[in-house]
Amino acid sequence: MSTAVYKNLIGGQWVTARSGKTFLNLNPARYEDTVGEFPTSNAEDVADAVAAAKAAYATWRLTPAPKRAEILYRTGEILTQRKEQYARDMTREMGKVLSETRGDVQEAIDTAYYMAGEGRRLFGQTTPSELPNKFAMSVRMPVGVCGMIAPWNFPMAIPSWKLFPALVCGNTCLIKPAEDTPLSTYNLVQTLMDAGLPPGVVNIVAGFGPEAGAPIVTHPDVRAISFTGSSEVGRIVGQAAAANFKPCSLEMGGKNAMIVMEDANLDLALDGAVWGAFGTTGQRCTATSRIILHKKIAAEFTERLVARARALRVGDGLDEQFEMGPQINQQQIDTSTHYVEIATREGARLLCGGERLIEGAHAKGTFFAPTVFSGVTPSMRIAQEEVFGPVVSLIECGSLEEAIGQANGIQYGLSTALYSRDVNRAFAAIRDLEAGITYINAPTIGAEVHLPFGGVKQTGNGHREGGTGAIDFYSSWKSVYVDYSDKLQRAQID
Ligand code: UN1
Repeated sequence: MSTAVYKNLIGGQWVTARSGKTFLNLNPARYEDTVGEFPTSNAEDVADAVAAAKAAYATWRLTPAPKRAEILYRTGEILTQRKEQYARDMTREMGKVLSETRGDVQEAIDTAYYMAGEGRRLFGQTTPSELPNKFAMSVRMPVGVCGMIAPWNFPMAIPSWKLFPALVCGNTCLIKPAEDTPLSTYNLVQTLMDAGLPPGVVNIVAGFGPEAGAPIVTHPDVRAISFTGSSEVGRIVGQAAAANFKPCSLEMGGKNAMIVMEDANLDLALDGAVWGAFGTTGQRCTATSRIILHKKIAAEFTERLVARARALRVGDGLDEQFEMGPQINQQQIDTSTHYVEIATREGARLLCGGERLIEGAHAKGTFFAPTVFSGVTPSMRIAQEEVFGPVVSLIECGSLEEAIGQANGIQYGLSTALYSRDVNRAFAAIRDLEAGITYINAPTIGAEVHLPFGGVKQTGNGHREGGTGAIDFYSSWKSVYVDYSDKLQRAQID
């Protein structure tokens, strides 16, 4: 089968990268399967895309928001029809199992409908003026050309979180998909175009961070930046954006803790732990990577979790008998392997997994065994640093207060979970856990699109995706005063 060739999308035209260079998108479950060939873009391609987005902005910003929203609504309708095909494409390029990639496409559909509804809201405020015969209100204005840099773990959902609110607010966009999973962004943007999005309103430049991402951040005509990825890269993006005073939304790492108290429904907590730790092969920024167990239930929970982890069927996500797919690439395998070594050296006990799977069909891809460490203490690196793989650390606690202290004792603050049947404990945890998201009796993954998504500390820089947080980021306030007194009125003076 010949390899499908994809180009950049600039001003509604499919064009090769100016350098003529390309890269291959490989299936992480089977290297020999090439998903497609994509352009390796650089600053010149970015400049072309920005110019196209700037030209399109002149008319898109004047298109009434309810009309912009209708395109998003149609996008949701078409995505629903194409859900199965797009889920298959996504599993092929990203690896996670089909039930999860269907969920990823569904998340884009949910975002489309939610943001379509925003087209008839985009509420501002009216408020009394302090002066007579004067009217005061605030309205949301678009920001301009928005640059987006997307991660590989939610290849359609996260681009939709960025593009759809930006579009409904009247912005035009250029997006750089992750180099490991560009096809899903193409599928998303193709759907937008099929739904009637005018040329140039969304542009795609594929490629790598240093050559294609960096010029997006520094281009003077890009007025806002949205980045999802590691805290390490986010720091570079944030600093570059700050140098030009650009609004910049950073959504970065996590080291998410699930606390299981002695009064929890243990069956439920186990289901949550398996899903939170090993869903998406642990490659979610919301993944459950620490489980803080009350010492009274720690032994039983540990034994049962290890049995469940060992029993997980790991394989090609396109085959529905499997429950966990591969890691995205060799680099992520190396990171997981490295952290297994670190944890073992630190004195944590490896209870299962801990290595790459290389027998039989596993040899063809980048598979890593579900891994559980016990005897982890809160200061160990395995309890502090993000692995982004199927590796979970078990920590013991003697009380809720101690557990909350352990949960908070990290540099990140994305997601947290408490399993307990005590409502008082639940509300104390909601109040005291330092995180952007807290679940009660549910794992740390599974955010819904109409609530704010993001975190505190080194997880983010104060912005939120999803919900009205996204609308806040992609619009800027204009305060409007209309004086109908026919005379000069001086605020604060008359
Ligand atoms: C991510 O982990 O990068 O809440 C995004 C969740 C998903 C989104 C995760 N809806 O787990």
